Amino acid sequence: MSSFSILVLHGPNLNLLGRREPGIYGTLTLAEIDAQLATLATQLECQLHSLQSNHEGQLVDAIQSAAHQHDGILINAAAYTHTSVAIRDALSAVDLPTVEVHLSNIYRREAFRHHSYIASVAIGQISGFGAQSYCLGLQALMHHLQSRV
Ligand code: CA2
Repeated sequence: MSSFSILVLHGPNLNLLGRREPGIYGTLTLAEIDAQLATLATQLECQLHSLQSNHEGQLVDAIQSAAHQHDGILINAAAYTHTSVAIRDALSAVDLPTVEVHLSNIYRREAFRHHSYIASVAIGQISGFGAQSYCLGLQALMHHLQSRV
């Protein structure tokens, strides 16, 4: 059994998934996405700890706390992707392998979504595959962690 522990972070407004804007973000709720990830985590033999917050500081606190508790971070920082130097700096400081995910393809949307502060501190980014982006991101993160040891 792998001992890898992954922190899954969901940023602001993702708690509304499944109830608003299904054309952009799909019909699954965040709880359903977390359930899909949990099923995959069982197959991949890793532990998941999931947190959604609408508050930038709470996400920064969670990233800082991850340093000695988790082996990697899977993050959809939502709108903070495009604005938050604080989240970027926290990810850089903890220096854990991080995969950035987005439900929508941020490069096919408004220009203000084309820049990510997270991308330069992540090992990679997956964008545009709906809820599947999270599963692809977890697979990529676990592949990275397992190939390091
Ligand atoms: O595509 C993604 O996953 C995003 O990270 C989602 C963010 C957006 O600001 C990013 O540019 C791309 C928005 C999340 C808001 O989620 C909602 C869900 C349902 C209804 C309204 C918003």
